[in-house]
Amino acid sequence: MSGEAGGRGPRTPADLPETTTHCPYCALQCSTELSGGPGRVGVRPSPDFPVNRGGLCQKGWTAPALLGTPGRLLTPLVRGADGVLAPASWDDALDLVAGRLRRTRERYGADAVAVFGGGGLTNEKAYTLGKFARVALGTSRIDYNGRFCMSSAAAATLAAFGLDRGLPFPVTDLDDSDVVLLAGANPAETMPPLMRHLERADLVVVDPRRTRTAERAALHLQPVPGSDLALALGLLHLAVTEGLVDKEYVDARTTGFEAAWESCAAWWPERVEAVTGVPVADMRRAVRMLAGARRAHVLTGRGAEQHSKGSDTVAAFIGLALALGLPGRAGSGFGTLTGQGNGQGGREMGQKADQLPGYRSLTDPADRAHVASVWGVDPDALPGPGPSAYELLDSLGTPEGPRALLVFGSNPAVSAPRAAHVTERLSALDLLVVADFVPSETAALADVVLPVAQWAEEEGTLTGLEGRVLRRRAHLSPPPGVRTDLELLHALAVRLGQPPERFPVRPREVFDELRRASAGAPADYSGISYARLDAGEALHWPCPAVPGGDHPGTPRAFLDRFAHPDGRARFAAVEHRPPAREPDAGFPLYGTTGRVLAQYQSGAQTRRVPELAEAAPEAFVEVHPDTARRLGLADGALAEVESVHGSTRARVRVTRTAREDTVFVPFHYPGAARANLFTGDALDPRSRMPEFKVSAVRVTPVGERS
Ligand SMILES: Nc1nc2c(c(=O)[nH]1)N[C@H]1C(S)=C(S)[C@@H](COP(=O)(O)OP(=O)(O)OC[C@H]3O[C@@H](n4cnc5c(=O)[nH]c(N)nc54)[C@H](O)[C@@H]3O)O[C@H]1N2
Ligand SMILES: Nc1nc2c(c(=O)[nH]1)N[C@H]1C(S)=C(S)[C@@H](COP(=O)(O)OP(=O)(O)OC[C@H]3O[C@@H](n4cnc5c(=O)[nH]c(N)nc54)[C@H](O)[C@@H]3O)O[C@H]1N2
Ligand code: SF4
Ligand SMILES: [Mo]
Repeated sequence: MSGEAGGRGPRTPADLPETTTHCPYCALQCSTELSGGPGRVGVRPSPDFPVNRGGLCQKGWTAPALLGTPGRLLTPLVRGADGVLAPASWDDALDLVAGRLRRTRERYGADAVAVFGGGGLTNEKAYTLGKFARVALGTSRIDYNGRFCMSSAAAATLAAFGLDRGLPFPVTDLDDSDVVLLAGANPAETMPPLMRHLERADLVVVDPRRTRTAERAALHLQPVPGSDLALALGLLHLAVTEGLVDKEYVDARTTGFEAAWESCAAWWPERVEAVTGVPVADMRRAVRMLAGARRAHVLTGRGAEQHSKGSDTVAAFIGLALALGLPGRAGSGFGTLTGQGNGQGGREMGQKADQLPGYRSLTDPADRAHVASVWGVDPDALPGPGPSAYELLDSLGTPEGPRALLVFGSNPAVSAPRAAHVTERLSALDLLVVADFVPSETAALADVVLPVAQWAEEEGTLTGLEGRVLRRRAHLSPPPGVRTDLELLHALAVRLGQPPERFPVRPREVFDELRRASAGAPADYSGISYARLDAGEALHWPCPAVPGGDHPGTPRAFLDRFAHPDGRARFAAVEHRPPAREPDAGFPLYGTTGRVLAQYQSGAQTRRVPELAEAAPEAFVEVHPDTARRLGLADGALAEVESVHGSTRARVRVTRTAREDTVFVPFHYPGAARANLFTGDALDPRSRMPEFKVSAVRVTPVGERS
């Protein structure tokens, strides 16, 4: 235990008892115990936290290395007339930023200033960032990297269930599941401790690659990238024609089954096999396994979601789960695996282009009035919804687009689709400000870089993948010269003319405010407090404040009813369609992207951890042996992976895990090795999710030129 960040002054190792907190990286939010003083922080998994149950992955074990990483940002940097980033005082840096933001707004209007947030930010920071954008800047131009992550899942689950909670049940429910279908998820690499909850179940894994997760599967369906929607419709078709639909459940708890059946009636198994490459017998087996299980789950990951039809694909898998009577039934369910540390809370707190805290809507007058009253501003002064993440990045520095951008918690120069174009747009800005603790590739483009505190140096809350609100606790004070994101936003807001009390710097105060802002909303946190969390209570939202007692939270969201007014879940009628671009003679292969265990996201953090850099040092492209032979690609040689959008350089990894028609490149690497140099700008019409998971590419050898 320890005091709140902001209480400064160095502490000696002897003063430091262990601090219970959570891993800085993914949404599993494994609980950890930190020990030792600056420069020698130790980590061990908390033994009794139900989600990780004493497990950590390699990233979690090595996370302390990030605290004292040699490149750590310890002073503000301002780009001088000579074009070089040079150290500056906080006052000079903040005065400069505030002055230029004010002038930009005066000259070009409030929407000329934009904000880009992140799903790794604590609830308190995501909330404050959204408020800062709408109130201190008055801009509608705010979105965040969660658009690239959970937006398709969110759009589909909101439509189907009336509420978007990634897992509407605790992770431990999976322990007793008999069959779990994982569509486009590779948790053996992306959330290793989650596999402890999947030991009993027979796994059906849907992935074009034979991943480490697929190796553990009872059944591996290996579709062509971008064909999951056809596959899901085919599975639903089979459930109906084989008489496996849970009619009683469908009648009692859902609407829209007839329309959904119409949309999949023409997807008879042989047609689905022709489109997806999945044998009919395997599809039939998958459906029978799910239908025959006493308890079963259907879960989707980014492999099924990061497509220009991602939200319809999730809707189709939900349709399958509904037909089999899984969602909202004790011990069974449908869920989506949230990705970033606060990927769940970060999508509820109002940093999304169309959203206010608590999952309130920026277009609903009652929602606007409620939040405006908590913020002490006129509802009419709140801007409307803005463009989505990619559209925002695409518009930067154009005549109609923003001229200044503040980035908190993302590295879009590496992680955004069409990264070369996005880098160009970032460079076209009059002012780019990046708050980070490492010099990311995006920070390297900035005019002003502001050094902030990290996970183990700050207090706050994050909401894990099962909707449980968790406490992040400070073990150390931030190094001298470094501020917290909340302190930074406070200082900027004041310089922009805001009353100081409107932007508190103490996380607990921010949390108490966001409780009020979310009260009565779908993601209701009003019954949750630091005191309850610190007492060890497991609280899943919604957790409303109730008179005369403590609400126990909602571990299982849909047991009695779904969140639509009529209490029923909605089937959707969706159409399969090809990806934005299919392979052709010039670009004959499917290029897909994703993750490896030892790197995290754009790699800004994990590439700086020596053990992780050593484990996964550079970009590679997985190629099937037959394809490699045909293309003259030698294992270990450098290759160019090229699409109409651009090309990436990666080392060839010849492996039978790949389909013959598909290559895979991880997106964790910078410069010429960015996978996003070949991804395109097709977006899902509903969620605005980019098509990260399928491009048409060709792969050619390059000489080992230095
Ligand atoms: N080690 C590590 N762990 C992480 C992260 C990380 O960067 N590194 N990031 C975290 C975050 S933010 C996220 S969002 C999660 C993501 O977690 P996952 O969704 O598990 O990760 P990905 O590797 O992006 O994609 C999963 C799988 O989708 C497959 N795939 C590709 N195309 C298709 C397709 O068309 N259909 C289907 N069905 N599958 C396809 C890929 O082969 C890959 O194995 O991981 C979290 N955990
Ligand atoms: N090709 C391809 N591209 C993808 C994906 C894919 O599968 N394929 N996946 C997409 C997905 S799912 C995601 S989530 C995105 C993620 O991609 P990014 O948004 O780039 O995520 P990170 O690399 O985690 O970048 C976070 C940055 O913020 C910093 N940071 C971390 N915590 C804080 C904080 O509390 N405050 C501040 N100020 N800074 C902080 C980190 O040091 C880092 O530089 O990438 C997307 N891009
Ligand atoms: S699984 Fe995720 S939360 Fe757990 S240790 Fe690994 S990166 Fe951290
Ligand atoms: Mo993500």
